Parts: sequence; structure tokens; C-alpha cells
Amino acid sequence: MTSQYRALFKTPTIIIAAIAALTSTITMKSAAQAITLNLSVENLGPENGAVLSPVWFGLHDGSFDTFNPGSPASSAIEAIAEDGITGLEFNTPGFSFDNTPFEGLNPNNTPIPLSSTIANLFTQSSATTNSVIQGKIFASALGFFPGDTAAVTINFDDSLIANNRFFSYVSMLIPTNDGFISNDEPIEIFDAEGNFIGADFIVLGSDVWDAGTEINDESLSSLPFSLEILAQGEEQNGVIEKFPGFTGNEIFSFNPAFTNADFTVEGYQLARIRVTQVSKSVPEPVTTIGLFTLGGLFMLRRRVSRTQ
Ligand SMILES: [Ca+2]
Ligand SMILES: [Ca+2]
Ligand SMILES: [Ca+2]
Ligand SMILES: [Ca+2]
Repeated sequence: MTSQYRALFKTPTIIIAAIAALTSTITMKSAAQAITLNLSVENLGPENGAVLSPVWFGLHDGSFDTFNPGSPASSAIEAIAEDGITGLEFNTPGFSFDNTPFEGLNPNNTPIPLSSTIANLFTQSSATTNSVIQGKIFASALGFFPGDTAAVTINFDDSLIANNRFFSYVSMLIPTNDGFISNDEPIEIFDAEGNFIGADFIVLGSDVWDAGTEINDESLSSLPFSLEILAQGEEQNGVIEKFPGFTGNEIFSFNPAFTNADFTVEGYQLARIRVTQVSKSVPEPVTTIGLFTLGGLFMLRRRVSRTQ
């Protein structure tokens, strides 16, 4: 066998094939490339801590602003902050309310008009004129319980980087009436030259906002724990401000599931959010063939030198 491998390695046709494969790999890099990003969310809270609703995300050109402190919330922020509704509940692969308290919710009976959700506002926004990339990240239909991690992978052509240089996200905090986390300013994940920057940050309890849309009473009749209570609660008619703290004890005493949910305590870490680049590559089969061929050559070389 050894001499056969040695003979193969010395055969000019093998080397020519390897060079041809290498050349095709390099040539393909000047063509359109697929950008693959991984977006992940982890609930860092302690056991029986606060729950994050499914996290809405969107990529855009930098001109989409989810909210401004001191201003009234949009209908999009209100729908997420009060009830965790993004508008993507009925068209996200793998997402279903079956076997949850919200089973039966459908586009025709949702108490929140889909036209007022962030999914629709984002689609209509000039920030996404040429490309609409948005979705939900979730560990289950109810979102992220403490310790839960989930990620989504998205692909787009690198010619669309300028349209998708910025990342935004929103998620509701449970158990609050209208507490949410989101980025006030778009997060730059590609620089102006198109180089990947990414994101990796921790959201603290002190980073939670109050949408100013629902009076905080943490009452079982206003928190969205069942289909019937969706969109229930007293109007606040206020503006977005830092979460002022929990007001009542009802929610913490009725259910041991929330004994550690007061994220306003010192040092409470809510979530880690990451945007990483998986690859920026030519269509996979070409790369793979090139690498296999080179790898084969290295293996041959090693076998040859070891036996010499
Ligand atoms: Ca803002
Ligand atoms: Ca409301
Ligand atoms: Ca409020
Ligand atoms: Ca409510």
C-alpha cells in the first residue's frame, strides 16, 4: 500500500487535479458570497427567575428605531411589552402555541391587530426597503426560562450587507405588565466597509424599560398568563422609562416559579445576546471539494514521509 500511495502522490495528474480545485476555490471568492449569521439568546437568570418572551430581531440599514426613552411606545412595543406578541406568531417555522395557555390563538382571533405589531411596522419601514430580515428566537413558545438558550441561523447574499448592517431586538419580561428589553440605538454588526463586527453583550435587570402603556399592578388579571387575559390591563398613557420596580407581591407569592424574578436586585443578569458569523463562503460543494483534495494531499504527504 505504501508504495502505491507514494506512486499516486508522484503522479502528475493528482497534483494537477489539486491545483485545479484550489484555483476554482479562489476564483469563486470573487462571485456572490453567502453570509451566514448565528443569533443566539440565553436567559442568564437564576432558577425561578424572570422569563423572556420570544425575542424579536430584525436586521436593517440603521434607520429603524425600536423606541425612544421619554416618548410614548409605538403599537409594536406595546404589543410585545404587554403580551409578547411580535406578529410572527403564525408564520415562524417550528413555532406553535399548541399545549400552551395560548393554544387557539390564530390570526383571526388575536386581540392585537397584526397590523400594529413590530413585524408589520418593520416590513413597512423604509429601513427594510430592499430586504426584510426579521424573525423570532425562542427556546419554547413561551420564550426563555432561566437557563434556556436558543439560536437561529440566517443567510443572505453579501450584496445585501449595506441593507442589513444593523441589528435590533425586543423581548417582554415576565412577570411584568409592560416591561421589556430592547436596544434604544441600532447595534452595528457590520462596519461601513462591510466588515463583520458582530455583537456579544449581557442585558442586566437595570436595563429593563417600562413601555408606559399599562399600569404596573402585577395582577393575575392583567398579566398575560392565558389567552383570555391577552391585552388586558389598565391603560397607563405614559412614556417609556426605566422599569420603576415591582409594586405588588401578588405575583411573587402566588407561584414559586417567580420567587427569583425580581430582576431589579443588584447584579441581576437577564440575558446574553450574541451575533456571530458562521461563515462567509462560496457555495459549499466547491469549497468542500477543494479542501478535501488538499486534505487528501496532506494526508498522502504525511503517510509518505512517515514510511520513508
Ligand atoms: Ca431610540
Ligand atoms: Ca395597552
Ligand atoms: Ca407600565
Ligand atoms: Ca396586560
